[in-house]
Amino acid sequence: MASPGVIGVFTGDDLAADGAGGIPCGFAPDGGPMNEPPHPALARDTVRFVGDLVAVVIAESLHEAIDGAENIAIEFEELPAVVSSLDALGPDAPQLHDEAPNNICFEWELGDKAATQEEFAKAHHVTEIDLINNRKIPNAIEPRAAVAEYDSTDRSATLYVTSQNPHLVRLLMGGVLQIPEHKLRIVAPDVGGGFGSKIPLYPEEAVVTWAAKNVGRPVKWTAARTESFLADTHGRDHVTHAELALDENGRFLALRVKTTANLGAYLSTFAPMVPTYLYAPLLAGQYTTSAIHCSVTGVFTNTSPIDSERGAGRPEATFVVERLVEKAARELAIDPAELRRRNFISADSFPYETPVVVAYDSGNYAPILDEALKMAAYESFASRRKESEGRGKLRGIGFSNYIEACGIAPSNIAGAIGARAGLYEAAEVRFHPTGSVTVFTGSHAQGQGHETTFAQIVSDKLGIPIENVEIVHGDTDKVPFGMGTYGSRSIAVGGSAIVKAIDKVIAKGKKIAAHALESSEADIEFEAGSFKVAGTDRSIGIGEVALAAYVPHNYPLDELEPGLDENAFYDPINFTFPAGCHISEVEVDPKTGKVDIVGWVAVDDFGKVINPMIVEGQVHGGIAHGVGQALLEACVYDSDSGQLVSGSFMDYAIPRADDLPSFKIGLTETPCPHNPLGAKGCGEAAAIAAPAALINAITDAIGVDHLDMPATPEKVWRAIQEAAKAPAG
Ligand code: MCN
Repeated sequence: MASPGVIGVFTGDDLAADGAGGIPCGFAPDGGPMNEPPHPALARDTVRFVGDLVAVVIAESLHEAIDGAENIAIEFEELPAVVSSLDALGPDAPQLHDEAPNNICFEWELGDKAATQEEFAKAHHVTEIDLINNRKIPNAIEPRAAVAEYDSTDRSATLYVTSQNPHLVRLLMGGVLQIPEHKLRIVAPDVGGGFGSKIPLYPEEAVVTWAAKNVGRPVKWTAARTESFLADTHGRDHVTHAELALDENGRFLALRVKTTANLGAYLSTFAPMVPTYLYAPLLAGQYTTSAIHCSVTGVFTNTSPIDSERGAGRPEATFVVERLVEKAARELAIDPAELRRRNFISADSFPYETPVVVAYDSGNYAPILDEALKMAAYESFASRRKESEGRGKLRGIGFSNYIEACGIAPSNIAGAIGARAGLYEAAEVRFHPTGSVTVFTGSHAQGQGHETTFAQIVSDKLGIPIENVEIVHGDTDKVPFGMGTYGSRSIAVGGSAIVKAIDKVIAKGKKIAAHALESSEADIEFEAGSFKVAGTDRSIGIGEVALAAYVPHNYPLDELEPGLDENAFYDPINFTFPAGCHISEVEVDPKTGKVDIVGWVAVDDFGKVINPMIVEGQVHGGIAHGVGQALLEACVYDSDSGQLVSGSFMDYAIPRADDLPSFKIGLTETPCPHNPLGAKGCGEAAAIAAPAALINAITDAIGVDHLDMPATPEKVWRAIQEAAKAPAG
């Protein structure tokens, strides 16, 4: 039936006939083997999750497009669905892809299995835990959007898109649509928050760009919130069994972890990295556990693809380690703070090689714990608990001593573990003739405040007013090839690239200043915006040097090019390893199971901090994120039909201000030894720490060992009833 305003209707066959490829995956653990089924941008014969795209309608207006879509008649033959990773591994499970027998994408392991077994054989005590790391829907404040236009005169395309890494989109989409990179411009200005959900290349982005070329008109698509729920990548979704072996003094001997990771229906861009190399290498935590073995099975299910969500793999690892440690402390009747302290990596052991491939750069964990205990008034907790009891409430306290690998990362290591991209960062520092500076950065801000912190770095290093500095990001036609923002990499990698470019500006400035001051370059010092001849009062300001560079009348043109505009690519030699201690204190109403968070302390070591207020804001946001996972966010698929049951804010709760207490934030500092800023990332830390602290606090309050997230009042109430029925002892 003709539909008014409709310009074109396309299916997966149209894209395929035009030579468009599938959506690629950017990571295979250890380079493979990995079962990697095709991911067509528009489904062809089979729809594999509710949210899979089946056809695209292009119309003059949104409403005409919606009407047009409603006129499409599709005959679906209903297939059985499987939504849980464990069910998908069952013998009779529906099979999603011919290329992935038994729905398995990969089976992967890390660590020394034999050494771990040997340590377990020596154990005085073994603590075991079964846990689920619940699936999360990221819910950035603004949904995804894409606007594309195609210029047939020079065969170039421009895509305005909500991406955290525009160059990666260009690289991947150029391949999908066979548009050469120099003919593709990706613009991703302010994207309305990301939390990881705007890292991947999404089918809609490729389809919109393809459609713009095919209808010869600019094409715009904006997700409704319902589409975000259904088709944004989700996070977490692990099922884990873990065991910790301890000796008679409560020292950790070994850790054994078996995880089944749900990957959803298709492989999203970095999906296989999240439950492998962003997860298992963090299982050593802050402790000297001498042997660790982790095995992970990545599984396809009829659900939205999984990818990075704030923390990505590291919250899952922290939850395993910190829940186990807490449980071990209770079983051995050792104070949980004391058990942690007993097993800390000592301050003089850095760089510290863990048994799970990473080398922690720097750290000092005991002072973090001391400070957190002080701020949480731990010594008087017993009296607060008593006071709560007097009011009929149950009070509990929980710890989470997390470690994080961020500042992602050295390209050679990323390549060795299976990344199909480099992981450096790029910057250009353009000093203008009249003294202002534009910095083009490959990092991408979604609310992290780079415009402020990066400008602070430039102002500080070049000695110019901060208002003279402009930070530009998110446009592949403007900024050098960068890798974008995720894995709390922007300060450590992007910031360091800026410092490297600034160093080049200063080095060139010294040559110009030496000429102007008739001195040798070796005698020129740069400080607070001035080039000086050492030991004299002769100097020239950086503004004059810049002017000379662009108006080179008195200038060493025979040995120096005009201009003061420098580029740098920075590839770090290691990740950075922030660490911290979160202590959560809760009060539970045993009659309703409602949890009130009455106290929250976070003490973190982010190395050198550039902007304490921004860092504190990141910690606040991260705690809210973790509290959401632990207390509220339940992503539920119907196990028969594969429908997303929690597909709106009516059914999926995220934290609001009145769910959160006032936070107490502290900082300690062990500078990162390998980047020029000494800074470690902070953007995900609190989301990594928070769930374990909160569940440890609630289980402490109600006297149970097991409690699944999200700890809704109903679950907490039921756990209290079960605990009351259990025999004493
Ligand atoms: N910073 C600092 N000193 C340090 C460390 C960081 O002043 N020692 C500053 C940085 O300069 C930057 C901010 O703190 O302004 C965060 O820096 P960093 O830890 O490098 O993290 P990124 O900028 O790379 O941000 C990524 C991280 C991730 S992975 C997610 S997910 C996330 C997050 O940040 N998504 C966010 N925070 C978010 N905040 C908002 N508002 N919106 C999102 O989508």
